[in-house]
Amino acid sequence: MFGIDVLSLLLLLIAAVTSDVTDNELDDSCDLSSDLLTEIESYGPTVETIINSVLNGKFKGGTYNELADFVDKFGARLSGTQNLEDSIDYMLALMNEYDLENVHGEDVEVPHWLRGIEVGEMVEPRTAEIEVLALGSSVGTPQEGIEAEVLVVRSFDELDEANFSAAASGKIVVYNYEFVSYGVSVAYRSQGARRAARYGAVAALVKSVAPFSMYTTHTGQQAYEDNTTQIPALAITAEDAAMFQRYQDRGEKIVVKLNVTTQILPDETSRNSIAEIVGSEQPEKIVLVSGHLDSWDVGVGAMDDGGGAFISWYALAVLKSLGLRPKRTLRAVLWTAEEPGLVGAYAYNTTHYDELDNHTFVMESDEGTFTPQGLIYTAGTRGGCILAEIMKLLTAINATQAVYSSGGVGSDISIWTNVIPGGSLLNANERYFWFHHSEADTMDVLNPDDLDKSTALWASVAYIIADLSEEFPRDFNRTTADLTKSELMKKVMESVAANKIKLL
Ligand SMILES: *[C@@H]1O[C@H](CO)[C@@H](O)[C@H](O)[C@H]1NC(C)=O
Ligand SMILES: *[C@@H]1O[C@H](CO)[C@@H](O)[C@H](O)[C@H]1NC(C)=O
Ligand SMILES: *[C@@H]1O[C@H](CO)[C@@H](O)[C@H](O)[C@H]1NC(C)=O
Ligand SMILES: *[C@@H]1O[C@H](CO)[C@@H](O)[C@H](O)[C@H]1NC(C)=O
Ligand SMILES: *[C@@H]1O[C@H](CO)[C@@H](O)[C@H](O)[C@H]1NC(C)=O
Ligand SMILES: *[C@@H]1O[C@H](CO)[C@@H](O)[C@H](O)[C@H]1NC(C)=O
Ligand SMILES: CC(=O)N[C@H]1CO[C@H](CO)[C@@H](O)[C@@H]1O
Ligand SMILES: [Zn+2]
Repeated sequence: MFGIDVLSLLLLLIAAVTSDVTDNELDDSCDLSSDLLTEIESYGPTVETIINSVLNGKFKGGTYNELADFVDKFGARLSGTQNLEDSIDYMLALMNEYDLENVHGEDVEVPHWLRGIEVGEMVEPRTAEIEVLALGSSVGTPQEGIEAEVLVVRSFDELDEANFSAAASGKIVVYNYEFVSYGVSVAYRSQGARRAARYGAVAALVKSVAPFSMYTTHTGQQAYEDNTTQIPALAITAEDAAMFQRYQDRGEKIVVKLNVTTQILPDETSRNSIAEIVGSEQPEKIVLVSGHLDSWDVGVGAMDDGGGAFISWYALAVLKSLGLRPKRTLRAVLWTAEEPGLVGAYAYNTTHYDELDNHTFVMESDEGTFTPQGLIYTAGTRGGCILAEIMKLLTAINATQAVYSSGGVGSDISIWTNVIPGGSLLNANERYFWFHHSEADTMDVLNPDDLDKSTALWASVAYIIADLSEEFPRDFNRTTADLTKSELMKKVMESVAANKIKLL
């Protein structure tokens, strides 16, 4: 499956909501029984043990060191490449080495798109090199390249104005939109090429989707539509987008030459990597912790999503080593091919569909592993009350927040979090999109202490939910039947805009 843009994903999310959707304003007066409160509080010493062993004991620095070994060995891990498969083999061996259980890969057919050469050059009004970075699934230029005049638009609305759309034919359209948030502005990346193609444009240059730039280009998935010509879709820097705008506003003619090759090869078989600690009393019930192992081909995917994948399996490694086996099964999933469109998650949905009813809570960290602050979750009122109590146990690492998200959480797991309660790592990730999908996504973004805290939080929360005598409630507070489609759409869009759901 190739390319999921914001709109299609929203539609899928809506399709996925078969039972319940929440409209939960967490009540101040949670009425959990004193037995339950006492039980949750009784995990305090366990959480202390976990935190001590990860922050000061034998696991100190372990998440960072294992991740550094991994990204230094494999670098980027693009969907469809042999390198990604080699990195999966390595992870399966490593998780076995740490004594995790039922370690195995599960096959997933994934897209194989490859970048080639990328040359951008401005020839009018002056000569200069322009950094270009093809977006995932983009076609290349014809062999003779493309040389065309540039038309800059500030928004889709501007492109759709009669005189702009009339002027777009035969031009290279530059999108110089104002960055609002990743969730909102990513539409220019995912839809920019096809919407310019509707008016006969020959290529689209999209300002990189990031709040900050040091002449950085950021890639990411884009998608074509069936009824328009597939034109090259390339990211440019914010600096160049602004420069093109200034030229155009002065009435200066801009001409750009592009020479880009990309290749779409046949799909390949990849794997979701799975490891467990089998539950002692209800092994069929599952608490899932996850991150994705694949990355874009620029940078080394240390932040996106090496950090999230590594706190997930390492949390299980810590628990196993401490002899902490919960009543329900803890399952770590390292998703494959998240970047081209949550491909690994959709495959898991198919192969584990019968079992999804027995997934009591799903977790994914894919928005950074900076200083953790708590958990951002989707659940009903009672679930929210339970999480708030659990998070109180994380005072020692100052990560006690339980923040409710009405439209879902995570990236891969977002296809389920309107039907299965779920949580994502709340962390001080204000700079996440500075590095995201760029050459700057390296180990330097990460910090060993933050990773230790993230692992400790992840292990504590997953363990308690998997071990509590009460199964985590699926009591979403309001049913879909109560929500109109547009209300639901609005909620999902709010989550997307607030970066609570990360669309690829
Ligand atoms: C595009 O780049 C390729 C590879 O460097 C080169 O062979 C080809 O001549 C270039 N095409 C143009 C039009 O510059
Ligand atoms: C379209 O018209 C507006 C004024 O109505 C003008 O500011 C703008 O430059 C025009 N755009 C193009 C591409 O001609
Ligand atoms: C192509 O299809 C899209 C909807 O998928 C529509 O909005 C657009 O106008 C169509 N373009 C053409 C050129 O027919
Ligand atoms: C998961 O799989 C089921 C059964 O095949 C399907 O009905 C459902 O739409 C899938 N969910 C998603 C999000 O694709
Ligand atoms: C789900 O859990 C129920 C009750 O524990 C069990 O009977 C059932 O077999 C489980 N289903 C799957 C597919 O594991
Ligand atoms: C604890 O975390 C909050 C944000 O969640 C932050 O504002 C505060 O400064 C932190 N306190 C300490 C002592 O680090
Ligand atoms: C069905 C249900 O759980 N309804 C609850 C939704 O949340 C409000 C307040 O948050 C409660 O008062 C309802 O009982
Ligand atoms: Zn990611």
